[in-house]
Amino acid sequence: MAAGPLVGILMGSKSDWEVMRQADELLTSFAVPHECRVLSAHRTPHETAEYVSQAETRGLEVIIAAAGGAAHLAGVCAAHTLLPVLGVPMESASLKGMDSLLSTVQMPAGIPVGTLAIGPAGARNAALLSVAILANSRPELREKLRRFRSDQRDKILRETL
Ligand code: RP5
Repeated sequence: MAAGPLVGILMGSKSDWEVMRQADELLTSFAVPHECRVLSAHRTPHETAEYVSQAETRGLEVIIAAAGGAAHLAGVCAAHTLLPVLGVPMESASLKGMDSLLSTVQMPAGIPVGTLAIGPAGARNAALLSVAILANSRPELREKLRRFRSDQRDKILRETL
């Protein structure tokens, strides 16, 4: 596996970290090199564009972008790169994340964002989807993914009520 980061986890605010650390932890458990950054589409527009524009040259293969409210981070990221961008809508105080979901998912045709579920499920699934993308050319990762699914199945089948 490459030494440099393969996945960039971006979030619009440090307040997103409690949720997005779940993506970080999952990628760590798969030993996928990644980095986490707070970058905002509206508070740090230039730095966000710069980071994403340089991502491919730096060896990154997937961008995860999490934001809440008028959540245009994933769309802005997608506009600046050909890498796959996975959007994670954060739950918001006023609209429970429906605002974030719609802002992330409703991309006009031509600039795709793969949008996951609101909140922790989306954070974890964005990490798993990143692993699946990377696993297309990395058999050892595919094997780890297979083991993850199999462990998950065994855990559920062991449940007692
Ligand atoms: C978005 O606004 C962030 O992604 C966060 O989910 C939301 C609120 O940010 P803070 O006001 O907590 O920094 O940009």
